[in-house]
Amino acid sequence: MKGRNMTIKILFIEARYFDSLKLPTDENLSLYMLATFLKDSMPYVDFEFDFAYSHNYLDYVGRKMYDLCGIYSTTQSWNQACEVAATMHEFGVVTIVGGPHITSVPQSLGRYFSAGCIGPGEFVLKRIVEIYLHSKQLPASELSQISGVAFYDGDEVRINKPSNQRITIDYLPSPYKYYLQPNKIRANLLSSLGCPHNCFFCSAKVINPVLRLYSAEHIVEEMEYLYKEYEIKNFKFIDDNFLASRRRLEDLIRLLESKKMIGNIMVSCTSSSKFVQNETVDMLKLLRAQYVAIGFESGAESVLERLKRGRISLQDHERALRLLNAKGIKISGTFILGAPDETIDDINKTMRFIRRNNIHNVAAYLIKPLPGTQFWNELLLSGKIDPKKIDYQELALTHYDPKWYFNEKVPFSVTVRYLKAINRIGTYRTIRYNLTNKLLYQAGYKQFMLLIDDLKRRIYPVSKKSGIVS
Ligand code: B12
Ligand code: SF4
Repeated sequence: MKGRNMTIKILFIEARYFDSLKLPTDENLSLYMLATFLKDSMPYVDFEFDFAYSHNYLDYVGRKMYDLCGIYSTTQSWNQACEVAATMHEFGVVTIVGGPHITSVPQSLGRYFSAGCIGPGEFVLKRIVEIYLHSKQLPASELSQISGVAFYDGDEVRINKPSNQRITIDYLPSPYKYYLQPNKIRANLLSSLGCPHNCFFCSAKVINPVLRLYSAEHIVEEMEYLYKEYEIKNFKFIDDNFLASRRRLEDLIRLLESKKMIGNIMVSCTSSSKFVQNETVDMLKLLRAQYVAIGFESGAESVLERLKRGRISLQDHERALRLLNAKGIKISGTFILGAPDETIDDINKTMRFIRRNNIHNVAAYLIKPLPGTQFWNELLLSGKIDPKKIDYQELALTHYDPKWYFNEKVPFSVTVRYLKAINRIGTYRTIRYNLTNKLLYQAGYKQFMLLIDDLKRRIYPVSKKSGIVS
């Protein structure tokens, strides 16, 4: 019909494995970004989007007939993603999956998925919507033309490599533009995709082979929007290395100064210790940084050498701690135990490192071979894992299982004992630094409010509401 837009209903679902439900539920920005990209780039389509999780999506499916379903899944939540796809298949809904897992292991695409998206999803999903609008299904002949797609051709999974055209990521829209209401206290933002390092155990390079930075202009535009529209003053950068580019940080400060936002906002971020230098810490102080999250991983140089592949040393860690502590910026540190070749002596070095340093939040995890990492590839080559027989949720970092322990120098039970000991230190420090701060703050705040109340009563002895003299 001429002049009338086509309508399409899409249900976006974030697959969450059981343990991750206990984590603070930060929203998944990617699904909101994808929805915004579709709306902006296909103005001739009327989109109806809903956003759900793998534990509540049936409430949505019961209420509405969807055309498409888009699932985000990490490796750990892959079982949940497959269960959702099977149910959607029964409802006759075309289901596409994207995110870290399918990007790392596209050959694991299950039968109930109509397609898997390897890497960035914006252009892939747009093309899929176009095909669907045209034929109400996703034929293999059409999917075979799209870069970055995995799909079934008969009984076989075919994998089209992602296109390597993308240079800038400034075209990616803000997740807050239409669909995501920012949390009033703090907004999560992305300043980059990828990481310049390539650690032994980490999926960063598998998921984003090159580091791509948002421009300072793009970031400030998003911050200014949230600051003006929602009065948000606290920004948390959730990407891996906010400090990776010193020049970009300088530009960011300059632009924020020109908008008169410096001094009125605060940030927190993640960075490798390598980028925590004199200049970057000075700039963090200007941004009123609340805390910097650092993956220290180990306090033993030889283990660091293997895990960080010689790119980040104990010296980097010590410098980062000294500089951040000197400026009063809190540090959140994570550690990994159980790396192959790690000895009891190494673990004790890590314990001493944690004990002697002022790290305000501490957490330790058991190393797990995430698909596509160097750790994974070594185990695959030596025949220690068989990708066809993996229960992916066992790769959750908090799941302690001897089946997934590949260190022959320290017994599994001993490593677990140390993990628990470090996490106990973590709990103690959280109470000491954060809870006491919060209580003191709240006590101070209460005191202050009582004082104001008292003053009010002296000035206005009659309560306007009740008319009773207080
Ligand atoms: C912020 C973050 C978190 C936050 C918030 C997670 C969330 N709900 O978004 C919290 C702290 C809660 C978290 C938790 C965990 N996380 Co996390 N997290 C990240 C981080 C740093 C950023 C995620 C992000 O926003 N990326 C930016 C967006 C734009 O990129 P994207 O998500 O890849 O999306 C693009 C494409 O993948 C694709 N796409 C994505 N979904 C879809 C869907 C469709 C239909 C299509 C077509 C395309 C598509 O298009 C998107 C846009 O281009 C990433 C690292 C990273 N740089 O990605 C790790 C990362 C995703 N996390 C990881 C892990 C391991 C976890 C945990 C399992 C940790 C644990 N405790 O054991 C949990 C699991 C949570 C879960 N859902 O199951 C790993 C996943 C590895 C893997 N192979 O799966 C990553 C990659 C870190 C790493 N380097 O190893 N995480
Ligand atoms: S520095 Fe952090 S994000 Fe980068 S590869 Fe290493 S562990 Fe992953």
